[in-house]
Amino acid sequence: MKKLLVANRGEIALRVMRTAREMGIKTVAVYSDADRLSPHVRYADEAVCLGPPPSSESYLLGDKIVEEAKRLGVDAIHPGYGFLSENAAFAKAVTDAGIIFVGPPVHAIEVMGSKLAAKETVKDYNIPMGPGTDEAITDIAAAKKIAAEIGFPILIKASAGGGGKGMRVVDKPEDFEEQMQRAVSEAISSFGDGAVFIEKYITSPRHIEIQVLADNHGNVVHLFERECSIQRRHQKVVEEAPSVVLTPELRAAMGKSAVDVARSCAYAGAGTVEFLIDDDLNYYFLEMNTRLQVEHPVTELITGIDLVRQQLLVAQGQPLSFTQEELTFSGHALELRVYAEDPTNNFLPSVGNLQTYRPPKGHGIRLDDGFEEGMDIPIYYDPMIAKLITYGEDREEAIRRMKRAIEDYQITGVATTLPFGKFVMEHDAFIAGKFTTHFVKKYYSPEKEEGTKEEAEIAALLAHRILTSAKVTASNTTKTASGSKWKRRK
Ligand code: MV4
Repeated sequence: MKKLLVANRGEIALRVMRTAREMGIKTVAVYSDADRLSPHVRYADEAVCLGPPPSSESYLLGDKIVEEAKRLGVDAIHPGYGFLSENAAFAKAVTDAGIIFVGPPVHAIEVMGSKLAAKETVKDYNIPMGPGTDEAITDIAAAKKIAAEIGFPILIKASAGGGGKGMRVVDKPEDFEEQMQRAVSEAISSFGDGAVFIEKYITSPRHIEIQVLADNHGNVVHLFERECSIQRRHQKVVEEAPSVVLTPELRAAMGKSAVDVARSCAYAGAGTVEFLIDDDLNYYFLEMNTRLQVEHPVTELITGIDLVRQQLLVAQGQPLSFTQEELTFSGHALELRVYAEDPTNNFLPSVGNLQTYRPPKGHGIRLDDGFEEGMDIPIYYDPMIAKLITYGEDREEAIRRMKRAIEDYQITGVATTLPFGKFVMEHDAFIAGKFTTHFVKKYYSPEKEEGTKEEAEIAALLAHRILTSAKVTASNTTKTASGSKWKRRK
């Protein structure tokens, strides 16, 4: 591999290119008109403009990316996360062009992109799945009977869904039929695939995922877990490794299940197997993500393994250079996603100009970002500014360091989730490790932030709000947060 095109933008494009450069691989950036001055474009050895800012006219143009890759003599394409990373047709187009796709085989992407196909594929491997159906529901009366057997509440899931899209909780039998009909029509309109299935609803789960790595010679290992329960509306905000609740036995069992899931679909490269854990520490397979994930750095910090380097080695056909027994982890890592979103206003995107941008530094701090002072945060893409990652000998040290790093991080011009991160780090339930996926809903309200705000910040926020209120109102007419006193006074 001599030349790698990174089909992505922002922090992950930079993250991938840095490792490529260390390995002596030349890099090609792609960019939209909105990103022509971005760090990832300057960092690359070569750069190609794909088109106008909207993703559909730039970063999602798979055929154009392949065409440019051929023109520039690229021999591999790394898709990052999001955009085309889990698009089987793109992976196939890349491979058909004689270019290495830095990701799993097309078949693995296809199978894991359908939850029902995934369940079918892992069937022979004894992966814990919890009660439910493993085929698309066609007969409502039959499904209702199964639901009664499982016991309410149950959850209706779209096979083609993901990240929480197309899910419906049903509390009682009377609601079943109506919710089922809604779920099916929602699945058709969102995914063009009306297949749904039901599962027992785990009411207060933790979300734990296992990092796996597989080569093209039959070797599969896991790199332990990441705890990702601190999320809001299916968007993760804080991740950590290891999880405080896993015993060595449970970790080994979940690790083996994750490896089996990877084996079942002949996986190669880096992937993540998602599980839920209930109050009694039973675990259930949810889905497999066939990409490098946003939160991969916490795994890198506790294992010392550069996951992008491993991806690039596997993509070149090399066997893994370590066995499961040789893998260990030490210390504790935390990641806070810093979004240009306003936690005091229902986490609405707060795009604008990074007037001040001074990242924290020092021992045990890793900052993966893609912006610089003075840059605009474009409205076209995910509003994540940076991933603030801290490492400590133990969880307490990682938390202390995160609090210090949040304090040192200076951003003005846009509102960010940094104060929300401080709220999490100082919360007793988080400190005690006693939390579920309901943490944010259960404990967080915008008022929590406002006492901590400097007056100047509030004034700036208000001014911004007034100047942008027309746009904000138009783009968010529903789902307002309860009780922020700074919100949309008319
Ligand atoms: C569940 C569940 C409870 N019970 N399945 C959400 C995303 C998708 N990957 C699966 N999800 C869930 N599946 C059963 N049987 C609760 C969720 C869920 C969730 C899972 C992980 C992280 C955050 C979540 C937030 C709400 C619901």
